[in-house]
Order: sequence, then C-alpha cells, then structure tokens
Amino acid sequence: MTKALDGVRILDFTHVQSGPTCTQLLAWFGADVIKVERAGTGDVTREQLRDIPNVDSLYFTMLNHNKRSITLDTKSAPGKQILEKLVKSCDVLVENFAPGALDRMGFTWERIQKLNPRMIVASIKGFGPGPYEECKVYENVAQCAGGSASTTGFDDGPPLVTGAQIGDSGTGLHLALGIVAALYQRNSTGRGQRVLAAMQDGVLNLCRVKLRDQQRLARDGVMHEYPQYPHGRFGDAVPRAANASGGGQPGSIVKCKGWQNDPNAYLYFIAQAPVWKQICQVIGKEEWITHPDYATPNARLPRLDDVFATVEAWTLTKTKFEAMELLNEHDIPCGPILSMKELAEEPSLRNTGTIVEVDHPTRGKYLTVGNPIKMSDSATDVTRSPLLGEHTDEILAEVGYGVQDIAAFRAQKVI
Ligand code: CAO
Repeated sequence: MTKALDGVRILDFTHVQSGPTCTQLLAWFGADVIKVERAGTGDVTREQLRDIPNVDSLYFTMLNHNKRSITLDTKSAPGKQILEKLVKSCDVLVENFAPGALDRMGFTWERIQKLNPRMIVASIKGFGPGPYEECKVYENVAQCAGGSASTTGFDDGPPLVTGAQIGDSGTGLHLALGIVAALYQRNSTGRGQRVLAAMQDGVLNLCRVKLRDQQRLARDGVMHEYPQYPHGRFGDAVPRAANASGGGQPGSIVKCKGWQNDPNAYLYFIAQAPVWKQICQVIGKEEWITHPDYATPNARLPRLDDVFATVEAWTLTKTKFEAMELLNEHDIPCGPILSMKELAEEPSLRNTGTIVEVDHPTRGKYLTVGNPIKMSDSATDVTRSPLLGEHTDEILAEVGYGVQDIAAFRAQKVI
C-alpha cells in the first residue's frame, strides 16, 4: 500500500517533544524523516526520564518512531557541507531550536532558499514576533502564556496546567498541518515557504472558547453556565471553570461507586437538553420533567449544583462502567474517567492501532500511542525509533559520499 506522503523527504532538526511529535506524524503518513542529531549525545530526551540504564528513554522512543537517525556536527565545516547536500535533497526542514540557532549555524532562510528554492522551512518557537520572541519555552510555559492555565482549575485554587501536552504535541500538530498545506501549495507555485507555529498561538487556538467567554463576560458581566453562577463572583477575566462543560450543554464530574478507594471512580455527565426527560427517569426525578424550576435549560442553570448532586446520588450506586452503559441506553452523553492503566489495557484501542506494542533492540517491548489519525488509503505501521546515528552511513551514501569519505568524517568526529 502506498502512503500519503510517500516521496517526501524531511530533514528533521527537532528535539524534545514539540517538533518530534510533528515529524513523527509526517513519518506515519509515509515521509522519509531524517533526524539530525549531535554525535555522542543526540536528542536530549534519549537520556531523560530513563527507566532502564543506558537505553533510550520512553520519552524519546515514543516521540521518534518511523524515523532514521544521522549524527552530524552541523557547526563544523565538513558538517556544514554535508548539511548543504541534505538541504538540497530534502523537501522540508523542520526545527524547534531556540530562536536564532539555525541562523547561527549559518543556515538562514535566504541561504536555504538559494540552496533549494523548493524547500519548506518549518519552525516551532515559543512565541511569535513580539516582546517574548527570543525566549526559550517549554510545555508548561506555553500553557501558562497561551491562556490555558488561567482558565483551568477550581475557582478558589491556583492556575493549573493540564496533563494533555497542548503546548508541545498540540503545536506539533499545528505545524504538521502547516507543512502539508505548504507541500500542497508548492505543487502550484513550485516554491517552498516558511511555516511558523508558535506554542503560545497553538495553545490560544485550543483555548479559543475561553476568548469567546472573555467577550461574553465583558458584555454581560456574568456567564450562567459557569460554577460561579449564581452564588459566586465574576471578575473582569474569564475565571477557572472547574469541571463545567464549557459548551452549551451543562456537564460535570460526578463520583461513582468505589470513589473512596479509586481516584478514577468518576464519570463525566452531560445534562444534555434533548434527553432531559430520560435523565429524570434514570435518576428517579420524574417530577423534574415538568417542574417549572427544572423543565427548561434556562430554568435549570441556577440549579445545576442541585441537578448534579442528584445525578451523583444515582451514580454513587453504580461503577463508572455500569453508569456509562445504563446512560448510553438512553443516549445520555457521559464518559468514564479512564486511567492510563485502563487505557493501556483497553482491547479496542489495541485493535484500532491507537495503542501499539513496539519491539526495540535494547529496550524490548513497550507500549506507545500509534497514529491517532486513521486513513483508509494510507495505513500506519508503527516502527521503532532509531538508535543514535543508526542510519548515518546509509544517509551519507544516499547523498553521494563513499566509504572513505565516511571513515574520514568519523575520524574527524563530524559524524
Ligand atoms: N550539531 C551542532 N550543534 C547543534 C546540533 C548539531 N547537530 N544540534 C543542535 N545544535 C546546537 C544549536 O545550534 C544550538 O547552538 P547555539 O545556541 O550555539 O546556536 C544548541 O545546540 C542548543 O540548541 P537550543 O538552544 O535549541 O537547545 P536548548 O537545550 O538550550 O533549549 C529549548 C531547548 C526547547 C528550550 C529550545 O530549543 C526552544 O525554546 N525551542 C523552541 C520552543 C520549543 O520547541 N519548545 C518545546 C520543547 S519541548 O518541551
């Protein structure tokens, strides 16, 4: 079977998490991703959070599947010559260095364009142009600067970061889309272009509904679906909404049977208006179907605490899975709080390739998240991450170097 990005060659200068998630996706769609790493050390994540001594960490392996690895000192003169050849032979250069690093290496946009006018240069930076553009940024900095942290958590607590890596993996996704769009545009223009995804922008994009709420708050001074309504206080910025749904259908997290001993015995419950009658029937509150204080969504808004407390009295008698099953019989939207353990063991996720077991020569078998995007004509086979420099000789041969050249580069510690 062919792959969507067959024939696309990616020069992958990414490291840590944000950039590697982008190039891993492109590799899963069939691109040939050549990861350039420093000899000796490689991507810093190879040795971060290690669970087995001297073995590439899960941090690294889970972000770098289906790639090839070449070691190269891109600051040495021979290394720059090799890099020139690679730039000429690739379609896309992806990088997430600190601002200016690629320029300092001598590979400015202007120079790259001269070497290969068709090349797309795609970058992740912490911030776009503006006061913070020179700053280095990691995941949680982006979550804080992009609006996520100020809107996550409980009203009486501090801002919270989320476990979903919206700054890194989220921006990697954004960049991948930009790259694919640029490849498509190149079909008609024949030219490459620069693609930039700033982590602050990516997080803000994912927090779009909170900017919606900021403007609603500015106009009305109150938002009826927020937990601050009707008894709490609104300030002049969107407050933290705890587990409120954030959409037009109120929702909350309720306890289920066993919550005292199981930190994940909870269910997300959505009091969706079209199934209000069924909700009342299931939780044993038939009188709420017609009661003027509960019969309409607007009437219920000031009483959501009461509604969810009553739902919880019912869910406390069921496990989260029992509740899920019973509620879905009536098309009532809900979702169990699933732990990583439960997800890792879920057979349906194994069947779809969303959770995959991969074999690695030094680590052995481990689990990873496969390609979350499924395509009918471009299947994804997840293959292990490369060892450091595993493909150096092969890649150098592809761009025209012979065995003796390669031996000389090795002796000079260029590769
Ligand atoms: N050969 C020679 N030098 C190399 C090289 C190679 N193969 N690969 C990288 N280098 C050099 C770079 O050229 C750079 O050198 P200079 O600083 O002298 O120009 C140096 O290594 C370090 O690069 P860096 O500044 O990107 O790395 P860092 O560890 O100091 O910072 C990070 C890491 C992530 C904070 C920074 O890269 C960054 O802000 N990136 C953009 C935002 C981003 O992607 N953040 C998410 C990271 S995941 O949480």
